[in-house]
Amino acid sequence: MTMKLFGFWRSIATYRVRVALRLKGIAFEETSVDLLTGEQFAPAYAAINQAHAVPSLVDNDLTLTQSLAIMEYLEERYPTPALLPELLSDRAYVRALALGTIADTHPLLVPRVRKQLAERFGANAEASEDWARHWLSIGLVSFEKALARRPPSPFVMGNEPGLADICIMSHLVAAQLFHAPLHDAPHLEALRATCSKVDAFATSHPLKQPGAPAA
Ligand SMILES: N[C@@H](CCC(=O)N[C@@H](CS)C(=O)NCC(=O)O)C(=O)O
Repeated sequence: MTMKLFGFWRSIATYRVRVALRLKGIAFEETSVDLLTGEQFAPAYAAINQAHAVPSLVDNDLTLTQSLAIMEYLEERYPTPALLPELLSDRAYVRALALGTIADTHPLLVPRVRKQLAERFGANAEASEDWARHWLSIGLVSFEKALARRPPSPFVMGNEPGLADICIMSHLVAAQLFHAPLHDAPHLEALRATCSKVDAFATSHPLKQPGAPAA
């Protein structure tokens, strides 16, 4: 049966899984869970994802959550083309880059956190966006330093795009959505240009999804 992805146009975690599915050539159907109207809390969706978050991926009788866990599942189930490198040390490097955004930055930006900022601390929309930009900028600086030390050629691990490219691109896409500027980041600029030419990345961009505002 075709895999079913529950996501939302603006969700950068969903973007990561979309790209991974497309890089591996796996057919899927996406169902939108509108995070802006609170559909993530509807009982029907809570039965799929008890954390009230997207993405969730349903593969026959298996329901998966968490973008990193989903991408690792896809990697193990469909090893070719590989998203992780062969060398153990390289895999640790790639996972560290992935967690740089999935674990360190992204959790600070999600709607439930910004809702708390507004409700408990009175942050208005501008303050909340500024908060997101702050954390995204710190992540951008850190990624640029990592890539300067080990320049992509043209992708992070060589000739083919993989998990590190997906995760760094998700950070760059979030920076775009929150208008966090790229300052003095030639390696990130180059990686973005390279990945943007790949169909799996281009077609998965939040602003290309049904429901997204016209560019
Ligand atoms: N670590 C999770 C993050 C999941 C997550 O929080 N997704 C966001 C959208 S990108 C969400 O559904 N947020 C709902 C909310 O904050 O209410 C992953 O990578 O899948």
